[in-house]
Amino acid sequence: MLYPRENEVRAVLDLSGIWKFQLGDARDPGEACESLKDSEVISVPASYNDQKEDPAYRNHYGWVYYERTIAVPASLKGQRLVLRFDAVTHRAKVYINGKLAAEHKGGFLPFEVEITDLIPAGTRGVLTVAADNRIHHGTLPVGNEGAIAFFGSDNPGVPSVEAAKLWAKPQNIPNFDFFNYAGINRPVRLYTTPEMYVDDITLVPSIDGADGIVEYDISVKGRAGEQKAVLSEMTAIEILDENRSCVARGCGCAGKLRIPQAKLWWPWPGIPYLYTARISCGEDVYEQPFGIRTVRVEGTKFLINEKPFYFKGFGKHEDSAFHGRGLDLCLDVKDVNLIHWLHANSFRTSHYPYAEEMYDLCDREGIVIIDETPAVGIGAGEAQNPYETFPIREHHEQVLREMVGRDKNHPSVVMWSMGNEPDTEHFPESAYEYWHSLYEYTHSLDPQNRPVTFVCCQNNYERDLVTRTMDVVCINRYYGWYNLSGNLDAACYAWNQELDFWEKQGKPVMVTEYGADAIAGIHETVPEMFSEEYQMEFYRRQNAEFDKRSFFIGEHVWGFADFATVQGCMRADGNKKGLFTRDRRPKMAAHYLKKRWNAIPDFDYKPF
Ligand code: GCB
Repeated sequence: MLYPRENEVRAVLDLSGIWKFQLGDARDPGEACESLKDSEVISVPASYNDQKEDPAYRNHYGWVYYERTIAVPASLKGQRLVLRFDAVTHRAKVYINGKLAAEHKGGFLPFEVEITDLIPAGTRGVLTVAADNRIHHGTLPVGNEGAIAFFGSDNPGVPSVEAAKLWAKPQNIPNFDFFNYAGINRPVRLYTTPEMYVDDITLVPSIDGADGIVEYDISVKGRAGEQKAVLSEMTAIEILDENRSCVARGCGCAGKLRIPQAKLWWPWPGIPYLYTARISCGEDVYEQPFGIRTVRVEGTKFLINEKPFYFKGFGKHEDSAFHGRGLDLCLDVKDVNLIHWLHANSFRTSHYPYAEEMYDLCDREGIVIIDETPAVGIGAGEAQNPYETFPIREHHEQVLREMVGRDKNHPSVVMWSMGNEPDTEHFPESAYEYWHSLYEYTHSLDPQNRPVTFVCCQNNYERDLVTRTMDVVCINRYYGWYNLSGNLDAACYAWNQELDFWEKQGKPVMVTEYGADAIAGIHETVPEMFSEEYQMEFYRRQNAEFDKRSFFIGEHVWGFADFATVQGCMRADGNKKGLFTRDRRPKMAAHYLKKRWNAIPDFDYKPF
């Protein structure tokens, strides 16, 4: 799906602002929805949870309602009008003048609805959005069903499950470690296109000597009954360089163009050169930025533009005070600058696809992305086979389709992560069947055929059958934290045992998470857990082991900054494994990694 970009033909009206808001309950609003009566105020886009000093907001379970009026200027007559929602978490129903106009499942990817006839140009209409934050075994990320999961024990005084059922309120129980922020988390926009319009663009770059090649495939839509061939005849493409000079042109909906002496897209501090594909189709125009770069895996190497790349970076979150998971462009720019400050070159969009503006920034700034779906928490312990009992496959495929469809043209995206830390150990054959077929499916979706992986949790890696079959082995390990706690000698020993195993698999391996909580300001002369010194020492010791292994292609620490989680005895005001605090102040480990990463080149780090 194309990002809404304004130009000389298309208008984009941003509907961000203060909307009306009302908490609902678990009842589905159905086909029709009354206008909000006792409404409160809410800022859009942002999660609703932290916008009011009320536990009912923070801990809400079920639907909420947003509403505003849309006035469509008469000057837009004759244009197609489309309402686009960048992300409504986790499920959305959209009503125009009280009638259901669109629905979408999945809280991190866009959807849209044409409203040309619903709110014609020159009129006003009421837009109501219902958003459901409930998570369960049929959603991604996964929640644990049952509001009373925490009850029941032999201890006198602790209510039994049966007793708790009589009074416990339903609540979300995430099977993941980030706060379940919800609502209209990203912008809502009204955009226009002519009646005949560019619907989608797929660009596949390659390199031929000094030239760049770009294969293009353009989907155009017109009035019902219009012949494909006629539409194709009206379609043209120009490739513009950064000075907007045309360097190649073609016509028709599909073809191949040569860009002589092309400038490639390189990760920072190389030059992330961007070209623009300018598509015209009848009256419509759309401009899609893209880069010329290649990505592939060969043996134990991850090649960008045919050179072995070393990943330096982290897993992140979209998370900040007040906004929750809401889009905050200022924070995104700050984070990109902090990534440069650290001499990092990459991050994973743990644990869901991020707002599109962040990918645009990374394209421009030369930051490499591993793009991850929200498939977190597929696992239910030893007793239950999640692949037989979770009704999730169809939705997982939908999410993969939508993510690859949305992000396929970004040069910054170099690998797809199908999900994070599923159970692959207790039911290894079922896990293999599930994840390996999705791996093939993801490859089939991506016109650029980027490497595909999923991120494996701390497990019995000898039993796990899936991880070793991915294009890149991505492992999350907490040696020295959740296990072998506080013992870095033992952690290094365990790493070496494990790396001996991976060496035999002949695949590139990277660590996608390793880390220790550090509460900013806690210092020790002898590094102990939770101190800044321990966090720094944790990295220093473990990195020294990674440096000895040539097949080890990257280190992503967990995580970039502290972030909010559900409250619990393992979390002191959220997860504190950040290199930065939640308000982006560096801990000691950030200074240590800045120095280390400055000394590690992006390419050819492991010549041996
Ligand atoms: C993990 C998860 C991540 C958690 C992290 C932790 O393995 O992938 O979501 O936040 O561990 O700190 O426990």
